[in-house]
Amino acid sequence: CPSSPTHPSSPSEKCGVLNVTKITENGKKVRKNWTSSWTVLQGSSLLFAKSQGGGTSWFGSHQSKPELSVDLKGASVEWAKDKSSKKHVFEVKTHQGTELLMQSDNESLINEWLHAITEAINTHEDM
Ligand code: I3S
Repeated sequence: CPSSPTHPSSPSEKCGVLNVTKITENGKKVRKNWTSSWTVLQGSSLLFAKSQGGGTSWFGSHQSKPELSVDLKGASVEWAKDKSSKKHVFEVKTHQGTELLMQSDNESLINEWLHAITEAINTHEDM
């Protein structure tokens, strides 16, 4: 993965395109807006940028800045079968009260992401 503009010195652990929507922001329910997002896991941060033109880099179609970043310290993640009609959906709940759904039709890819995020949460929980 390329380094992100916000963390140029640290390499990303995982990156790729996933479908993402916020469902809660600061504890308040918000309307779903599924978006194909270039997703980067870097340390305890999960960063999202709009995926364009295949979405293989941060700098691809003038995309230079993440649109959303969440802190995984104190977050939780679990499968969310009943929160969407889509398959392979998991939910990330942050300590700050943001809830996201993340989805891919590719089952092994979504499994990898769930494991990577679980590991990031566990690695950073006491820091
Ligand atoms: O959980 P919901 O409300 O059934 O989610 C669907 C809606 O957000 C829908 O948009 P509208 O707010 O215009 O009805 C979306 O297009 C759907 O994708 C959402 O459901 P899924 O099952 O795809 O998460």
